[in-house]
Amino acid sequence: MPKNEKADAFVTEITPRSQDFSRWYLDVVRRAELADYSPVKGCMVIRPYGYAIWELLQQALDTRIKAAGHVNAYFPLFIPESLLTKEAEHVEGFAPQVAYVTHGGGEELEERLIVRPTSEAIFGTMYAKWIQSWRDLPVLINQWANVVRWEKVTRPFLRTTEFLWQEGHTAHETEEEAEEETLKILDLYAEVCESMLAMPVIKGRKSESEKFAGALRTYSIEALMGDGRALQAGTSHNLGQNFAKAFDITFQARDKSVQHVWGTSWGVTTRLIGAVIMTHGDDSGLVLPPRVAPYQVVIVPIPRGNWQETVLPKAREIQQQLVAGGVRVMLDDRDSYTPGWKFAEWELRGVPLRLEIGPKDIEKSSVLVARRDTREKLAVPMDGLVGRIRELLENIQRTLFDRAIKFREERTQRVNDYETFKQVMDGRPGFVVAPWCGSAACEAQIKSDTQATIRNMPTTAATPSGHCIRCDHPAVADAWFAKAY
Ligand code: 86X
Repeated sequence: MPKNEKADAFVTEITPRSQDFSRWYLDVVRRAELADYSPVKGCMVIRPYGYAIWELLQQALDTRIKAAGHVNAYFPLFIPESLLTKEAEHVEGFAPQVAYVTHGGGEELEERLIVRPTSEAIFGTMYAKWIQSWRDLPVLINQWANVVRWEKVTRPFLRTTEFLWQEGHTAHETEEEAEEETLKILDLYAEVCESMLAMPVIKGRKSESEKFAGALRTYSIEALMGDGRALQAGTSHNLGQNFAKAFDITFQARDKSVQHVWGTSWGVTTRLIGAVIMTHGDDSGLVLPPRVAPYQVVIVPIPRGNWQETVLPKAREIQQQLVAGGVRVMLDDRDSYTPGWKFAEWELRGVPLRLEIGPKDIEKSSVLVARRDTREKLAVPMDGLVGRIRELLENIQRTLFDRAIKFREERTQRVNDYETFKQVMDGRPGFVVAPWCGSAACEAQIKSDTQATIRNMPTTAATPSGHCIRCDHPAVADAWFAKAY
């Protein structure tokens, strides 16, 4: 079959991960049909297969956000320019990233509009109208939306001009409540990353120079990608009273005094899809954790003899059983492709389990099951198949998480002197945990010497006993350093 031989060769056209990680990433995104470039530079189309991953993730987040007491709403895409400048100090650094609408209805607008880069300004404006008394608090609103930030360098999912996210904006009576909320969401994000994406994350606080200028404190979750670089996977901000003051969000307190509310904001984006690709993918392509796999199982019928009358009905029966058991299944019954081509294709697209079924399997009343994560193949009896498949899916989910934890441990070093720090950062990339004095000058020097930044400082860590890696003054924290995306 010369035609399919050619197709087989095409399927393997992915740059090896070890040769060029970022080419590999782009190849996987394109060949797995997750996304494609659009006519506007920096904008991408999220294709159905990529969007299905987003929907699964969205559902998991949405359920948990609601269970934590929040409600969803939708705020407008356009924001009057004047609203943004109300929080001028926080916006300064972002100004070049803002997209403007200058014309509408064939006329120049009296006031320019911005396309939301984030929605603090419009949430703040509306909260000022809605909140009067302590009885109105807390306000806990989330929205699912698209946002636009003009970016110079873009990469599918990781940094695009327009992206999808959820953004939560809350208002509270006290500072303690706002801090509790900020950390509750950080935990929620970590739980979703670890349980759904099988991606371990480090929870911690950002340094002053890495935090959002409009926040009192910024927290993040950080994950280690397959090339040893860190990726910020979500942020949660305690905004203090900064936005309440900028937008005049006041309430009458229990003691009748008028006070500003305490705010938080937090978000995760479609970047998480990039994170899952770079955490688990290999030289054959995508490897999806079962919980976010659009298809958890692909059934490939082996076309021998009168397979349409024998194999195909059996394959359909198995598909139905699995679907009834809550498994997401793709039956690839296309007769225009060979089984070999289909194996390579679904492997590349990261489907956790492949079921092969041919006349011989039917005779033996079993199916051949291939795992994407370990590449193991096993014969599974038809009897009790659904239960066994569900076990295997859970096992794959756990195996991927364990593997990612192991990788991170291998790539994390605790270091106490600057020479070693520089050597490690010069060598194999990963996390370096080191004591830091808290000064921005040391942080900046370390960055210019090594390209490494403080990703965050775990909130659970014990008070550090050591001395700053760079200046030898007493440390305020053990910081997690890495070269980052
Ligand atoms: C910072 C703050 C915050 C809600 C999140 O990190 C999660 C979800 N918002 C985001 N921030 C900006 O990045 C930003 C960007 C531009 Cl272009 C801008 F004009 C204003 C901004 N304000 C805040």
